[in-house]
Amino acid sequence: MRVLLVNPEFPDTYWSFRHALPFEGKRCVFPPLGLLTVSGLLPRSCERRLIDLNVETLKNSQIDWADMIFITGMLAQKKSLHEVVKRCKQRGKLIVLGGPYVTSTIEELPYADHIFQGEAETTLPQFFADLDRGEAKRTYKAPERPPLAIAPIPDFRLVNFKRYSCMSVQYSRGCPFSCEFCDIIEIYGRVPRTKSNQQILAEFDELKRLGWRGPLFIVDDNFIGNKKNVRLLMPDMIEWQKKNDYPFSLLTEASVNLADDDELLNSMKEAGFRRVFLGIETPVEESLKEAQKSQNRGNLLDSVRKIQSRGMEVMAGFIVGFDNDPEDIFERQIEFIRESAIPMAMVGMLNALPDTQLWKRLEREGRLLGDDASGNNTVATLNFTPKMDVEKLVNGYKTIMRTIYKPSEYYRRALDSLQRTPQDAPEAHQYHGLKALKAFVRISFKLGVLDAERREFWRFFIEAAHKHQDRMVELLRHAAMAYHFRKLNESYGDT
Ligand code: B12
Ligand code: SF4
Repeated sequence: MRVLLVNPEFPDTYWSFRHALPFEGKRCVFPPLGLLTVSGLLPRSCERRLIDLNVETLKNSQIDWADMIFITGMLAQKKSLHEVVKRCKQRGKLIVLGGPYVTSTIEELPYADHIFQGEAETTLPQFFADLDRGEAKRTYKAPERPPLAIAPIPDFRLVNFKRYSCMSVQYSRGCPFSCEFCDIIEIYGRVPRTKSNQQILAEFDELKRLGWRGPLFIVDDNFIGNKKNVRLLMPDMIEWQKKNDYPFSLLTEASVNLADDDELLNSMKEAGFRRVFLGIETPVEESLKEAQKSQNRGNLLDSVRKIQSRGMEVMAGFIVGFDNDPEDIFERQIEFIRESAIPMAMVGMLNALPDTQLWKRLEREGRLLGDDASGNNTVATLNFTPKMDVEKLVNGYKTIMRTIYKPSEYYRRALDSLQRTPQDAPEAHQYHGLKALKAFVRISFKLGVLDAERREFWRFFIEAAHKHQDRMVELLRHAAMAYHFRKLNESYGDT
């Protein structure tokens, strides 16, 4: 059996980093971990190939090679996913779909022979057993969420490391909180399941064995969701990093209450965590209450500062469009982002994702507009009627985006963030020798010579290089990111 695993193309989004990657000589940020995991679940006898449309094109000869086409995708990838399905179907192939889009959409799904909703650790082996008997079903959905003890090591062998800027692994699924707008808890549950220490470190081993050095994203919905297990993991992770001379610079996602746990913060620092993405959402207490985000309590600016003081750059998500948002929400968000020194702030308009508590409430209140969310929360679209006047909300949102991604604003936050995140040692990265020189030349030529905002670039670069000579890779990354966010914003027609 020959299986072609296809990851459809992403549009240009916040996380695509599409305008920043060419400076690094990379094509995409992460390989598709879902498909690599699926590959780990295929019977040994299967031949397999991975095609990631974000780094390469799909040739007819590759489709013809396969017996079955396995396609993954988020909502944001649906246009490309539909195209791939159509092409492969026309060539007479058996189509198998899975991933977040087919799991959570309310739309009619493209024609596929087999659809997997939710996690595949138990359903995929079942499918192959059914297939052998000639009794494969159209839809598979596990009655229970699988324990992660049965999750395989993702098939990292399929990845061409040269094309990606970061690798990813997953330690846990699910989150114990109950934010109203969140689909994670509906898809992955409110009881965070984790892998064992041995499992996750075996994935570290495999990545290292295959030659990866540099950033490694632990893609958990909330890394500290199961604090008991994380506390047990940290000593082993620290030991592994020390023993292997810190080959990975770690980043993850966590809830803001991480700031309340000194012991955990210290051990994350020791384990080599350099960045953490927080769901801050809003500085407005009433809106946090409405969103049932009780974990974001206390002084959020202090929480951010505390995490930064352990050498972790804070990235964060922000939302406007809550019923309780006051008229001055836009200025308050801008002020908060500025004050907190969060360079990479992802601001979105509230959207109701299918199956969430928010979706159900808006449905009861007759406020849903009948559209699925676009799947990309950083474009100015709404799929429900907000309390605030729509024009005011959209214009206010655009003002935030225009302001926070102005080079002067982004660079100021980056400088403040560098200042607040002291480091004891350089982080593992991909840019040594000639590669570093090439990245520097590309960035300084494009942003320091050709770009209209070159003055801002040099002002940032000179100040940052003067104060943080030993963090050159971070400085260049910030310059590239500032450019990405500005271009992304311009592509939304906001200038
Ligand atoms: C890591 C991550 C990212 C990464 C990497 C994405 C990548 N290339 O893989 C980054 C940071 C780039 C990212 C970006 C975005 N993301 Co994202 N991301 C995640 C996160 C946290 C983990 C994904 C992951 O790797 N999981 C681990 C693997 C093992 O799980 P899995 O993919 O679900 O796969 C399992 C099953 O689904 C199934 N399966 C998956 N595919 C297939 C295929 C077949 C054929 C079969 C049989 C089974 C199967 O089997 C696997 C094993 O059980 C998820 C949340 C989550 N818990 O999944 C959000 C999530 C997938 N992201 C989401 C969103 C919205 C985005 C963005 C649009 C955000 C934005 N505005 O920019 C962007 C779009 C991407 C882009 N490049 O522009 C949403 C998707 C919602 C939806 N219904 O589509 C999620 C669910 C988060 C959320 N709260 O809503 N994301
Ligand atoms: S903390 Fe994050 S993952 Fe957890 S429920 Fe809230 S939004 Fe979802």
